[in-house]
Amino acid sequence: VHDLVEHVKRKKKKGIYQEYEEIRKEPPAGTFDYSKKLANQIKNRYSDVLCLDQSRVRLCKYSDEEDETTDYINGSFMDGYKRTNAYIATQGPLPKTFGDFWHMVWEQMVLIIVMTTRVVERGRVKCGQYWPLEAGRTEQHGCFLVRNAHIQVFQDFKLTHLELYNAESGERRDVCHYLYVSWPDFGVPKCATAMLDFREHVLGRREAAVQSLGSSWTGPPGGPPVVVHCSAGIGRTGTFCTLDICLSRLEDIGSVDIRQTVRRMRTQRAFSIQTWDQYYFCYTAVIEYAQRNGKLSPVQWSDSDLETDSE
Ligand code: PTR
Ligand code: PTR
Repeated sequence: VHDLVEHVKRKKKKGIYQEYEEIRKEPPAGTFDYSKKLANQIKNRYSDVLCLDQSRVRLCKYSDEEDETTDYINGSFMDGYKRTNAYIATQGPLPKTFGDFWHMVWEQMVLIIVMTTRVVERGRVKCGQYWPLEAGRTEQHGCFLVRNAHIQVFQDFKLTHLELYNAESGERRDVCHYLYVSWPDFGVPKCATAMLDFREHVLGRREAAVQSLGSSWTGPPGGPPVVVHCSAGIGRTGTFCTLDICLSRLEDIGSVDIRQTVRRMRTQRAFSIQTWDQYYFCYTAVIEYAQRNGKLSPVQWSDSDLETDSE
């Protein structure tokens, strides 16, 4: 079986490469007007990674102010598998947007944050330290107090239990912060095992968090969005979400469609999945998942996948 999978991988590699190149050539699916406004430019970590107007997350607290640019944050709603707004894909917060970030978390009732970059990589700052690093510490961001209640350390990730206090309303909420530490600075993990375990853990927590909300949640079924971010919020974030969507679909109906998943994701968060390695990783991770879960029948790749394979 293993040889067979290796064979499939080699044979398809070229087709997958072409498939990704085609996706990359497609023009963005909308405008970036809000990201480009003068007052908002300083809120973007990278001047070339902007968010589409159609799917951007608006900060409600500012919505009745006259200046409509103030409701801006570089974050986009993205659908999941059979779930509207399952994720908010966003950039690694900048010191000047920490307050906005926590506002977004509060307003969207986010209970799970998934971070797939480290704060510093190869001597370069990839993301601001927007939550208190040490257990027991509390920091203030805008009108929010963020307290690090405790930290659980796993081999490839850290789970920090945060308490978020809204000083304006006096309410309190628990938020889980996942920090995945094993994604190599450049490129992709060698095998998907650690990433698949990580996803399982996040899913378990999400389930528990949604249950805890009970009837107080009135949004789409499935609960509030999970915030996913890396540095720019497109490369590793897009890869993680693509994998999550594809595996949910595989579990549900036994097939995956990586190409359509990424194309659709790009209409909500432009430039999702940044490199061909990341795209290819989605394929190998799906195969690994199927093998490990003892799926006897081969993965059904949808028609739209791999049709460019010419071998
Ligand atoms: N885009 C960079 C360049 O054009 O040089 C290369 C680059 C790619 C930098 C990915 C960072 C990247 O992401 P990260 O290190 O956050 O994974
Ligand atoms: N201008 C940046 C660059 O090209 O280096 C944009 C960028 C940075 C794009 C990081 C992607 C990056 O990766 P990720 O989305 O995984 O943080």
